[in-house]
Amino acid sequence: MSYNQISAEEAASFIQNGQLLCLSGFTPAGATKAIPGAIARKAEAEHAAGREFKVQIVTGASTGDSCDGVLARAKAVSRRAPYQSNKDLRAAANANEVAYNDMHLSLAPQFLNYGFMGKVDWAIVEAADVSDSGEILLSTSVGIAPTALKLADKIIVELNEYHSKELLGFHDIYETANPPHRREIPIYNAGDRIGAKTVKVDPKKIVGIVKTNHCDEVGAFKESDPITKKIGENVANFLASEMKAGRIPPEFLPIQSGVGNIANAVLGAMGANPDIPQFSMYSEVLQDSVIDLISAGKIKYASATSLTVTPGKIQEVYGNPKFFREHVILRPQEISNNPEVARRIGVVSINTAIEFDLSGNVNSSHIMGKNIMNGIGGSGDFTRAAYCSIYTAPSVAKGGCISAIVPNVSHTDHSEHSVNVVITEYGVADLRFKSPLERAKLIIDNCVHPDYRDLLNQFLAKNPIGHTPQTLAKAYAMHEAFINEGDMRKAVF
Ligand code: 0RQ
Repeated sequence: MSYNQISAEEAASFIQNGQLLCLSGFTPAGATKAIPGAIARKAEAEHAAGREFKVQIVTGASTGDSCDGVLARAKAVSRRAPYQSNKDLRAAANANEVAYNDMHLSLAPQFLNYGFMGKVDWAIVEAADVSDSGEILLSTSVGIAPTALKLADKIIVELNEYHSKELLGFHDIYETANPPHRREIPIYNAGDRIGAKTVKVDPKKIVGIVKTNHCDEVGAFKESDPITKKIGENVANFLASEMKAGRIPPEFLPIQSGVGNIANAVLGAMGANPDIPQFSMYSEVLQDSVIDLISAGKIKYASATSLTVTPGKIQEVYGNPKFFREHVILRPQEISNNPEVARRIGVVSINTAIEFDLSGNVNSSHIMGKNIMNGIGGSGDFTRAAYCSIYTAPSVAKGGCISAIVPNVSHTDHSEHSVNVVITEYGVADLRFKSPLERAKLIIDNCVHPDYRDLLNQFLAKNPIGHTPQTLAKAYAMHEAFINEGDMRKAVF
């Protein structure tokens, strides 16, 4: 190989205060694992010497602790987009020490392309292979990497020998042109391939290669508890009944499913439901459950931008690449999450809410209206464009002191106009074609925890006149009761 092999420390030595770094990674999958640590150490040394050193970081989505965690702890980040899920970075964002821009994930590459985020100084990407002619075989995620590699002045590659070169053929790299030259994206089925297997760059832009050998930092899932299991079953039964009613065609529709334990339980329940036929995923993240369902023949095609699976599961994939290559397609996030494609192919979206309100507005990102949890992620890309958009949540949090269903959400990510169905462990509220009052009643009857039903009915009864049930003075009474007295049940309407 004709590139300079450098250490992570040498790579970090090139990075200057204030620069904009685009890093690979969408979740810990495919995230850079060595260079961010070296940049963090450089930041600490610079700070100790009394010099400023912070960089702006744009990635596909969240990354692993060896990226977001180490950089946040070293106070090395000035600005961060489009998503995070790391506890130290979250704390820094909530303390306003990091300017965090929580974005729709499909828009991150587009914002870079349009110049909305400024000049890209560096693309630092993890790869499974690099050819002398500049063909980069990405690893377990695509994310923003193709856009970053195109726009950056200079490139550093983390060549991670843990990843199999058999990943060649999993990726489908396709980039859109900027308006007014953009055309339709020619995807008509979740399994369609429209692009290249690798990202081609000018080899002269590659400043160096850092060799690594690390698995992705994807943690194991908690076993489904009775509540997540019940939510999963409610979703699966709802989808099966939609098919029975003729509202989902017999060949089924592609599914988008968020991340986390509920998403895993939903897919598990869909897999176990005999009334749901083989289906495809048009999603952003593929978790362990998807690999199991592909192996079982329940999932035909799984399209996403990241293969966020545990080390054991990725070895299963690497052990049978021919089989999985036929079923898994890894796309840039602009394509995996593209609303044009989602609307065309009829994606059924399933995401998790932190809270939702009696109108069906959803908060996915903030706690008590103030503190960011993770971010909106790709949920909005799919929700607004979905054939049918579903939100799930356990009916209560923090031992029952918080109801997930409130009179008004404390922060709005997805409006009532985009949210079709909400589901808790208690049941399903199908909000389609319903008035605000009808929605509120359905949500209380079908989704709310019994401890909160009377309370929310009292809110509803308080001011019944008007198109939307609302009493502004009491809109946040439940939130205030939690903040002041530690329990939403103490709210008085
Ligand atoms: O807090 O960890 O302190 O116990 O929120 O809640 O129930 O463990 O659920 O891990 O699935 O996360 C919405 C955050 C759910 C996630 C969210 C507290 C609760 C707990 C986490 P603790 P759970 P999950 C694909 C699509 C937005 C992005 C998205 C998310 C913690 O799913 O970030 O969908 N989604 N992207 O106790 C106060 C409430 C609460 C609450 C829960 N009402 N008030 N705290 N919690 N409800 C992903 C990508 O785009 C990459």
